[in-house]
Amino acid sequence: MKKVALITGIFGQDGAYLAEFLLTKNYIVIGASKKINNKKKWRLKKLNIHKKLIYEKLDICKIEEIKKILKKYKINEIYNLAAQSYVSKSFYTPLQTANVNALGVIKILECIRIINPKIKFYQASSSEIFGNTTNEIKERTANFNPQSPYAISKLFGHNITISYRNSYNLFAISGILFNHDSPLRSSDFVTKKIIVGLIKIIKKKSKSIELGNINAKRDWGYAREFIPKIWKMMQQKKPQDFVMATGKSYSIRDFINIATSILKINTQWIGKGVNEKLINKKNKEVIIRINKNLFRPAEINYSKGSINKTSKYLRWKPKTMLKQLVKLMIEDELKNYN
Ligand code: GDR
Repeated sequence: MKKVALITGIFGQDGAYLAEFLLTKNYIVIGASKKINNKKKWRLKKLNIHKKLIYEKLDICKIEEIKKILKKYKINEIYNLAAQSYVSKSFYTPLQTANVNALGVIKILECIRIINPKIKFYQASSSEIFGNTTNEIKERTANFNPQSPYAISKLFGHNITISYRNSYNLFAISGILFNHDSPLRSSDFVTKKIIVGLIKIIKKKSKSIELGNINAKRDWGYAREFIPKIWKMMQQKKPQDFVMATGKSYSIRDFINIATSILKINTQWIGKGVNEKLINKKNKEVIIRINKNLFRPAEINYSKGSINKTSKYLRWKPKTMLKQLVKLMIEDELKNYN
């Protein structure tokens, strides 16, 4: 008998890679999203799996809609990837963010508890719940210091998942993922924004990119590599939470320097603070400038994960480090122009 998985947030980066992976494991995959339309299927089309899924319209803020799907299918595993996933946006949409990222989670858990407590549940938790990780790298699921409405809502989702696990004996777990990017990233996130921007400059379709805080550091992994481990977390005997990260941290500035070097743009940083600029040495044109409106009201300046526990239980060792990630994102983006 084939296993049945429900993925909420099917049209996002992780939804697409997870669907791809579960299909290789012979699952029946139900892809759910608030809105279903062809345009939203671009990632699934890129992976050539768009015709292999069952689509269901589902708003996780509406408990009746969740109940309907749980009664319609014999679901074995739910992967809750639906979220308002933009940290910066959460500062101006805090209510919507909390509604989806916090209350949406409890609604799914309630439906599982009432309708079928045997369903396994994965909550897409985020390293944002730790806040700044300083040099003391985080692995144990403690010392939370969320900085944004996004992070606070994700911490609620994280804690309520643990609470349902402990109170009702559900197989409910959180995967605390540090930044994980890929060619399937939306260009609202900084990695893709930089790559798309630099390539547009080379192709003379744009003159410059504006960025916010380029000194913040992130632990960036390759999303496609993280996904099989999410499934592995769900196959453990005992339900528990895991961190996914690479264990290395780089600044946005480092990311830019790696990208310009791969693209063979000879550059130089000049100026300081918000007046800092990246110049193309060949033609002296400014290719990156700082826009103080793109700074967040509260920022995480340092983020780095520890993966000892994950390595031990899930046999996790990151293969794709930042340089390779930038390279593969660039190669994919260049294909759009050839
Ligand atoms: P993040 O990712 O907030 O870490 O959340 P994002 O790529 O948005 O920001 C990373 C860092 O880059 C700085 N930055 C900019 N960011 C954006 N988006 N646009 C800019 O122009 C810009 N300039 C500088 C940011 O200030 C920040 O420091 C991601 C998301 O995937 C979350 O959903 C997930 O939970 C976490 O990673 C782990």
